[in-house]
Amino acid sequence: MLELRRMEIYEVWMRLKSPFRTSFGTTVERPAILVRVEERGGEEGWGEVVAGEGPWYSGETYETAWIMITKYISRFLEKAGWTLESARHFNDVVSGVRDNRMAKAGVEQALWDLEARLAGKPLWRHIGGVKGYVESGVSIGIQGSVEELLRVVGRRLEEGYVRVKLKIEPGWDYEPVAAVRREYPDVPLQVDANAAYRLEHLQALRRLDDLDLLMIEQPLAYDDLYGHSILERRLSTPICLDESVRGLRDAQAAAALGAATYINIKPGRVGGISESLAIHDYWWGSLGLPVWIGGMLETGVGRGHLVALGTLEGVKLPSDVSASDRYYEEDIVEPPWQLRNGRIYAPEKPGIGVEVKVDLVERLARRRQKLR
Ligand code: OSB
Ligand code: MG
Repeated sequence: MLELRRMEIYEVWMRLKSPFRTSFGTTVERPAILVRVEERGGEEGWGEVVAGEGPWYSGETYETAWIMITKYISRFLEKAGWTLESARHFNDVVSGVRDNRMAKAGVEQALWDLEARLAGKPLWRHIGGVKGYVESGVSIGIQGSVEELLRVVGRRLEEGYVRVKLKIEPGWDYEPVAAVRREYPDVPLQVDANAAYRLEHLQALRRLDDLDLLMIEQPLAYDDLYGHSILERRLSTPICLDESVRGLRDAQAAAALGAATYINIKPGRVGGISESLAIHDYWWGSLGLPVWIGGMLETGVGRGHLVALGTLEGVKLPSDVSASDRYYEEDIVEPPWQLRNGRIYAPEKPGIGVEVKVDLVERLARRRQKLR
């Protein structure tokens, strides 16, 4: 039983060490809403809302998430007497709120962290993880030139990342990706279009088939499972869905249509840890297909949840879970997430296994609100 005596949210902004450019825009500074819960005995839990500054990757933004949490999610928690049978039951409690998965995920993560800490177990063991690490890949944004891209890729490989993902868009695809492939013939390489293409671009996408890519992530629109099912048949490179899978049911529809070989599981996108587990259990458990964990430039808090999910059995491919110093000068957790042997190891400490630097969070907070 989780009896909450306190819940508070903080809006923080984190400046990236270098701007991150995708087909939908450039991120220089990233908002995060941190969720802090405390139960009767004083134990705490932390979660992170990954909604962005604007509705580009998803329809949610940090501002819509703030409203959803303060106005609606908290109302349903209040109605439940701020008591939940378990973290798994959170989705039932807030089932009256449609969509807004990133907002829900931030709160749900805090409850999972809390529940694991109360059990005295690391979160990754609490959710059924089987390996104490996640293989760490790196996602590299669109650069100003091919020369710059080669420099950035070289640096990341030196740092020890085991797989490289390049962001692409029409006009920045074959040439830069082929240059990286030429320079690094054996590096596990994949691309992510963030929904920038349409079926009319079939020829441009087909050229990528020559570059020995592990997969092409989300080439088409977020709501185009049908289009992806056509592409999956026309390309030899496997398709991985990101934006198109907002929950287990989308994964089921994708499988029925043959729209993808892989799914990148992001807890924020799908509404939290429970839904992430359900997708993992379906894609890997029922279909026998590998999954991997996607990232949203999380702070150390959200990253802790990604690391925990990365230890699940079906996570057979390197994940977009990089070290804190790939993103931020100073992370808000202690110790920061670090790369060792191309991996990020999952801590044996309870919960996400790192401590939140509350003083720093309070200093960074542009807004905070107590909900209980
Ligand atoms: O599509 O995977 C994506 C970052 C922000 C929004 C969407 C995406 C990404 C990334 C970065 O690719 C992954 C990371 O956190 O390292
Ligand atoms: Mg993606």
